Amino acid sequence: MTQAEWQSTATPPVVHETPPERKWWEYFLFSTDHKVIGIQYLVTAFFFYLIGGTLATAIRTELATPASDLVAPDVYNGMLTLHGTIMIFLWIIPAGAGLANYMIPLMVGAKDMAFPKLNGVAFWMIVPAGLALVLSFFLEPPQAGWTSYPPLSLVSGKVGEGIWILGLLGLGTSSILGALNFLVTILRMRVPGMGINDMPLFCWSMLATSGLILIGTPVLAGALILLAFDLLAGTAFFNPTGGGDPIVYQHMFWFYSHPAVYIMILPLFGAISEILPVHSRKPLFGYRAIAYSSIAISFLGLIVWAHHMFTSGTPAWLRMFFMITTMVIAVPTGIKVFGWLGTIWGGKISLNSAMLFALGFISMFVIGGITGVMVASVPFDIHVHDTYFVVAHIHYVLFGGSVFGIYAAVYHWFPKMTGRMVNETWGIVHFVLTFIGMNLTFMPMHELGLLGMNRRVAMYDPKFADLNMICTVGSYILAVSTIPFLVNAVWSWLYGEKAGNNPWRGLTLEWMTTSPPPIENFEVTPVLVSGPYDYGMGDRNPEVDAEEQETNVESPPGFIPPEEARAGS
Ligand code: HEM
Ligand SMILES: [Cu+2]
Repeated sequence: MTQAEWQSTATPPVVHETPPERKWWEYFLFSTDHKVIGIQYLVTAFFFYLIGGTLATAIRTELATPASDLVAPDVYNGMLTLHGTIMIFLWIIPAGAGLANYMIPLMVGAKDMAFPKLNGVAFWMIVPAGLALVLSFFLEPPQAGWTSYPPLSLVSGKVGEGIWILGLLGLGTSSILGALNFLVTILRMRVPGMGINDMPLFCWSMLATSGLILIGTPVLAGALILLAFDLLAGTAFFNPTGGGDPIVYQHMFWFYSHPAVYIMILPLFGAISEILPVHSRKPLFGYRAIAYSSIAISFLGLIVWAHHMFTSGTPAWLRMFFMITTMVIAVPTGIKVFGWLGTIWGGKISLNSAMLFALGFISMFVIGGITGVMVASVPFDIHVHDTYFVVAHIHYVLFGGSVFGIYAAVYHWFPKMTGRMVNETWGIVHFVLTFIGMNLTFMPMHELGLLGMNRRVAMYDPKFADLNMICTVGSYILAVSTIPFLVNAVWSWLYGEKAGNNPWRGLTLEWMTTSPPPIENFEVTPVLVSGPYDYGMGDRNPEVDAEEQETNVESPPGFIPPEEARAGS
């Protein structure tokens, strides 16, 4: 927003009454309030994270020693399949949707999502679909991994695989409905005066994410439906014994599942862009570059899927195309990272839990990004394909990127969602354990991969034993690290210090209402008085200004005190 524009606008209405607190059981009911649904998503996702994490710990326990001596092979395969599936489809993606559900209407100044009932339906599809996946494990553990490639997925038992497909179709449908809702809310429900280039960056990132979901997910659904026909009705779309082509499945699967990494990480890129300026008291560096890079990442993300198929007989000339386009994604991603570093550079950084996880996010994600460029290179990928190097890479991206991002966002918005502050000491304990645990678990996997240890195995050459033991110890630290978070979240929600409306002195609209916000979010439609990240720029929320005055940067040149500006207009 230009100076001329904010001069002509009024002070934002700050609402001071606290709304009646929601009862805990209301969160178990069907609701159309985006805030209830947002919490429902987050809590459900975290519940499944604990299941996925338990499976991870069991997998690592099996891998603590070279022999396959803990569980039966089919159980091990089932654990591996469900671990991957749950972490992606029931933890990271729904957690991102939960954050978006809670924050998007608040950030654009709307009363609710565009389609509140559809929103409830989208959430409630997740519960039976998630339980179906868990059920498949107990009936007949699906064997074919989270990618479920044919022909393996067609020969290892119909029941488990069939339920697995059904569960995933439910989750995909939910995701599509949610994306539609975000898109319409962001495009149609912004308060008057909020142009698309005034939106908070979290909204931009959800715009990009929703586009990807709407383009990619139907293709995955198509692949799964055809796979189900092959499995249950004896067709041969992908079944080579009947003349089908399993490679076509890989194309369809990765056309969704590569973009899926951006579906997971873009919302958190957005969240990080919200967190950094607030906790370093500085205007965001490069708003437009960060905003448009999300769109660029989405677009490029849609044309790189066959980098997962370098070893699937893809012709050499085509591999070049996918190698180059993949590497080009490093450019918009790098733009974001530079924008973030430029934002915190010279800022007044408060190292609270949200900020620690945000900084952890950046550093871990950069490592994952670098190994990503490495595996994008065809000769290197052929060498490390299906080794632990790839496992290390996905976990730096998905754990370092997504999980750290989710934690950062939860700590940042916890006061808004619950009306209470988290306990920072426990937040820092949580961060330190997570950071050490993650690097201990996944860093040695790079080396294991380079040495040639295959992924998806229960048994391995004894020469890999030492490094595997380090990974397993790390995974136990990670498992323990969730305890301080869980205890902190529950305890602080119940007994934490009252947060007030705007404990971080943020400038985006979600901070201009009570914590937690009342039923329709704002008692008076909020009015924009500045850009979302104009820290130290003068006229904004008077509450924020008063405190900032003592601590912060002088006014920019040409600054006119707000009272005079208004008097003159
Ligand atoms: C305590 C933390 C974790 C541990 C110890 C762990 C461990 C593992 C192991 C050993 C595998 C098997 C790799 C293979 O041979 O295929 C695996 C696979 C996988 N993990 Fe994790 N994991 C953890 C957390 C996560 C998280 C938080 C995510 C969420 C994004 C995740 C996503 C995946 C995926 C998608 C796969 C499938 C890889 C593949 O087979 O293609 N993991 N994990
Ligand atoms: Cu990919």
